[in-house]
Amino acid sequence: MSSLQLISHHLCPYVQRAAIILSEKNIPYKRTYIDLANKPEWFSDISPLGKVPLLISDEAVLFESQVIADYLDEVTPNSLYPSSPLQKARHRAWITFASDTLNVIGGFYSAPTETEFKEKTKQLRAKFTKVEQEVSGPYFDGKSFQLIDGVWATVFRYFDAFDQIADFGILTDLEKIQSWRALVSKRASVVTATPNGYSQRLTTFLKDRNSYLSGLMKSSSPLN
Ligand SMILES: N[C@@H](CCC(=O)N[C@@H](CS)C(=O)NCC(=O)O)C(=O)O
Repeated sequence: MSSLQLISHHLCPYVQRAAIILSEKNIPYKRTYIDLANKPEWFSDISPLGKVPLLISDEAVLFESQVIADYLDEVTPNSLYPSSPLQKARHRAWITFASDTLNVIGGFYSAPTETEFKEKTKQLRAKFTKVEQEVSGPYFDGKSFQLIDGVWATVFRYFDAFDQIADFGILTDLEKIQSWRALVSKRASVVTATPNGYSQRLTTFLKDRNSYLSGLMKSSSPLN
């Protein structure tokens, strides 16, 4: 494989998705961070959607994290999908559900009012309740770590920050999810998918949203 560069942002869960598979497959690459609030011109020139991640090789520029992940899975041995086409399709379906859950998480931390915040909390609870029924344990689909586990790890990571603020009851009593979350959070590829200082950056990002959640963070912080 030619030399690879992953165009990244410090907090982006979709960048983490690509970084996890690069690490699982032991593929060397260089990470380049950009400021999404002030996108460099070279990035806008090569990014059709204006979004990270991009995977740049000598041959092509790939965009969309799941396209990147699937490509890397296809060109390397030991696929991180099940071999049955039906089960593979099922994994892909629940990966799409993870991306949709990330959108609702964005709505949760950005909700301007208590009413909208509560509505997003309810939507998240409903989503995780559905996923709970699909998890076989200890991983999503049995005893081995697959691509889908890395994707959901990037969703669960937000709860490390949310749990510091309050218990919003989103994952309460969802026991399979709780143990799956704990297991994937220790995986080396998941741990190294975020840069140094990630937790502090995420806390600052959440606090600066000017949202209902930011208000809760400020009122509960001794240094507000
Ligand atoms: N569907 C895309 C989503 C990527 C995405 O939303 N990236 C965000 C950062 S996490 C981004 O680059 N946003 C910049 C923008 O929309 O201007 C993927 O899976 O790669």
